[in-house]
Amino acid sequence: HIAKEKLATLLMEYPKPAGIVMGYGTAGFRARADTLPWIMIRIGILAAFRSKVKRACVGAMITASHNPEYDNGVKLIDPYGEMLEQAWEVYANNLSVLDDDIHILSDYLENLMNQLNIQANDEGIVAIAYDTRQSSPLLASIVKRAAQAFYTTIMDFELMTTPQLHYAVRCYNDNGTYGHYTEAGYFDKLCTAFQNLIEMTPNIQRFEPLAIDAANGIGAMKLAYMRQTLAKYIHIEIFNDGTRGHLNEKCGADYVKLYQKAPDGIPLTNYSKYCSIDGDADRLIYFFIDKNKQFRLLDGDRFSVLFASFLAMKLKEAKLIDDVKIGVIQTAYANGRSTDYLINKMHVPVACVPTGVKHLHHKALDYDIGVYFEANGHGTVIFSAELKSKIKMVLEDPKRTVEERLAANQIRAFINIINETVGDAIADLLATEVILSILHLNLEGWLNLYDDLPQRQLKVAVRDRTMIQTTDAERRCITPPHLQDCIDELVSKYPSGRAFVRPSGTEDIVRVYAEALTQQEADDLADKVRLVVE
Ligand code: NG1
Ligand code: ZN
Repeated sequence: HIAKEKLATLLMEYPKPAGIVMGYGTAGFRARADTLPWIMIRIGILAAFRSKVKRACVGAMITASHNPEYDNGVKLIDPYGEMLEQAWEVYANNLSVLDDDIHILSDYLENLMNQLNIQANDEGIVAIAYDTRQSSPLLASIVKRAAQAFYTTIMDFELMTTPQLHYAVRCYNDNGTYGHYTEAGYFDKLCTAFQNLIEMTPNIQRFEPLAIDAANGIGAMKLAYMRQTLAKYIHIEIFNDGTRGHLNEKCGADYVKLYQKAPDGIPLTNYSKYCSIDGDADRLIYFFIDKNKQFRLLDGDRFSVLFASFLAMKLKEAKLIDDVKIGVIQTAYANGRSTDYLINKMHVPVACVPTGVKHLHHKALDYDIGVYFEANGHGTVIFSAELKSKIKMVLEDPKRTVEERLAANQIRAFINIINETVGDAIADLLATEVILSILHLNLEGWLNLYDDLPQRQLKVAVRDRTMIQTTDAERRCITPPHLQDCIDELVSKYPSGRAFVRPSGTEDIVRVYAEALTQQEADDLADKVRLVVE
């Protein structure tokens, strides 16, 4: 049975504040850091249970990503490096509702153990990591002690990016077939694949120096490590490395995307290529200043187009394109022109799913090569086992031409650069850089593949955002009645117009999105839709 004494001690040390409610959402539990210690006890226990049920290592990542320094949060990672299975979010929420009474809590836990068919002393292993927030080590230590109270072994990775922990969990459970689970193993896999891809590619273009805005977060120290290893190939300069500015303050991928402007703390004249990552290094955005001194942004949709173009081209060269199903997964926030370009110019199928990476990832599993990105720069590519064995067959087939085998080899190296478990700014950065060089593209050429439709996003405060229910991957409303009719009516007045509203999953607001042929029209349409919603 359960270690009541240890649990009671933790409950006394980190009591639950009266009247607090917290839900496990798309980003796990996330709130002001000082309101979080008590929930870490519950997450530690749940991580231990999950590990015992799956008989595998699970992860607990302490971070609040692009949110301010004073926030923090925690997310659980399942054995294959994916997000916690949705059914378990219910247990997380149940535990969050329960007060500190040791009897009530242990009754609930004993029931849950019966239901899950586990014993407190079954083997369990939990991998923990955290970002650079001041509050992180304490929160991590609580998760650790709670899991240990249930006889669970802890792998403490301390400072890591979110995608590094996803990778580590996957490797540990895959017995090394995906890579070695340490940080050295992670960098070795990515950097070796990057170098191999460069070395095997004839006529590759020289890399232009890249300036990185590291959001004053964990990514800075990890990139610094990689910078050394790759210095022979690419010159990387790291800004907003945490030595001066504050985490995510006027910098980072979220700031740059949201305000459509360059971050503070980075010289805007010296470089032809810039990128921003976020506070836990799972989002990436590129930008540059054009000839007219205009700020130009390359967001998640652009990565989808670039990665899909490269992979489709290599599949063609390897004569594999006809036996492989490649697809791109987007959300309603993807710019209409990117969808249009993918479908009509590239002839790549596009699926649209509700907001949230877990939906994109899940849908991507339907393809041999599933490319997915949210417009905000979070995304990756996943490759089916069949695709990997087809690549291997081409490589081992002496009847294949040199060109076909080179293309297959390039795809194989590319797969090893990508972090298939989750969107990873560092992996996506290496993938982007190498594709640009192979295709002889600069950022302007990449941007010119298609022109975005002007767009506008608004946040609208409403009394009860759950009033709005959506369908068709959040592109249409079903309640309240007539709302969709009104939106349709407005949209019909704007050529190439598109608009939708949906309740945010992470904030108490409704989001309005509109796009049209001119910025004026997009702003106008968004504004009119807002008036209908209010
Ligand atoms: P919500 O608040 O549900 O729109 C936001 C982002 C998502 C995703 C989640 C994070 C937009 C429009 N929405 O979701 O893409 O990143 O936060 O976990 O950017
Ligand atoms: Zn993030």
